[in-house]
Amino acid sequence: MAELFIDGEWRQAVAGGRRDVSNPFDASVITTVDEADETDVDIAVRAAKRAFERADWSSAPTRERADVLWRVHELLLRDQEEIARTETLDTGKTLTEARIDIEDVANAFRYYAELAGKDGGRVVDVGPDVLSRVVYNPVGVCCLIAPWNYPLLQASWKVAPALAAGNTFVLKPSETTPLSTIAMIRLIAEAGAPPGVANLVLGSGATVGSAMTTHPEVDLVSFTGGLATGRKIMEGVAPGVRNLALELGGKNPNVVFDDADFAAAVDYALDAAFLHSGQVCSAGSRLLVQEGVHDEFVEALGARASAIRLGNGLEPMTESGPLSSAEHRAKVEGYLEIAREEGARLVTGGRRPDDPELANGYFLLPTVYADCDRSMRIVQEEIFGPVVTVERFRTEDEAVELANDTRYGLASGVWTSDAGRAQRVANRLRHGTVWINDFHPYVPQAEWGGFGRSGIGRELGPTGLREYQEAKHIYQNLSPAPSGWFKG
Ligand code: TXE
Repeated sequence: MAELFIDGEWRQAVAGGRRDVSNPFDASVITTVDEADETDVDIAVRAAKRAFERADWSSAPTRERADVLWRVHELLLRDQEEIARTETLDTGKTLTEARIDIEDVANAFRYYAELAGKDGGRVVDVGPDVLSRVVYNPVGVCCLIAPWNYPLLQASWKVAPALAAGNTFVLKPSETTPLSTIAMIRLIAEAGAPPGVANLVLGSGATVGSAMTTHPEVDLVSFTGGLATGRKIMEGVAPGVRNLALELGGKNPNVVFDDADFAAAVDYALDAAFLHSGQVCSAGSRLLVQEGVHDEFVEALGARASAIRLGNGLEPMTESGPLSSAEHRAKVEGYLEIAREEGARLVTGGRRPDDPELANGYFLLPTVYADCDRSMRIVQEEIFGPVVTVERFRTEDEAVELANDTRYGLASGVWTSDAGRAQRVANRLRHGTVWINDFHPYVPQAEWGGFGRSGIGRELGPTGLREYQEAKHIYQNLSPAPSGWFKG
């Protein structure tokens, strides 16, 4: 077996490195894959560079690229079940969720297949003697780095627009969840992408990731992951002054007013906080509840959270799986300790489950903390686990002030039956997405990304394509004649 894909061929790592990939449900090894190093990265980036300089992709008619994306869309739907099972094994998420993920991945390819070629740039009206056009060219070689929580989905939000725009790329999935990405790269090759256009390297962030982001032939870096890693990548990219897009997570407020539909708000508060065990960049992990319904809300939320059925993502009865790794669970458990020290009131959870069948997996009980306030670390820092904090507020102004009191700014939710208030609050919130009477939906047509330290740039939507394009102004003087500027 060989799992690196470089210049149209499946290859082994030059130094022969291998890595175990395990199932977070029971820590069993699923398979082993190649582990690249700097040499493989260099070979892959140079292959992507050569492919970019050939005319068969970056300068091909847009229709040809769109056809490849359409075929990838169809192939993803053909293999949806198999890839979803792979994603469940690798991440621990439920199969139901993984199926939706893969459908969304396919939709991202369809959306960018449709968008490719729709925008031929624009003609700027300068006057009768000038033809002035703004056109969009591909950026070049893209370095794409994806995380482990939505391995294929996050990768597709980069890969589909990068291809649509005519770039070539080197992609690295997280070292803990590479399997669905390997499957996608097979489909991109099957769909007819020329050799060197789509390249895959596997391995650790410290070695492979940093070799990619600092490689001199890379023109653009797009990264989804944690804030600390994002900072490191920015530093690495700075000397080469490359295009950079970062999606760095969030600490997302979910604001419930007294006049909200109580049952719906409780239900969605659970989805917001505990979907995929809270390992979601847009998780509604910071609940703000107005005083009139606060106590009843916390009680209902605690009761519902403690009833969430944990288990094997492949079992149909399972509602939530494990955390992604032992290290990640240890990090989340560190926050449970911090919550104790900070004096938050534990409503439910706060520990590992007792069920012996879950003992080998990286499980934690869904956890609710009440009596929280904005000064606490558990309220301000991204825990990225099944942990939600609840703060009480009195007025609309206070709700907005609290919700905006975050260094992040990815997403937020507003629950109210007052349409005017809903729009007022949404207009004042400083987050890249605001859901009103809902939580979590995204569509490929609409931009995704954050204010503040949630990142730089946007994925999805037309802006998601622009990230992978350079604007070029072509100015033609239609009636050239001596200018006479210099008189000598
Ligand atoms: O992610 P990393 P980690 C947040 C979440 C989580 C925290 C840490 O709060 O607890 O980040 O998670 C690659 N150069 N999010 O440490 O390190 C790595 O191999 C280049 C939010 O597991 O950010 C992987 O492919 N690449 C987030 C990817 O970066 C490097 C999703 C993400 O790993 C690198 C995940 C380096 N120096 C975590 N170091 C979201 N926005 O959804 C690592 N990588």
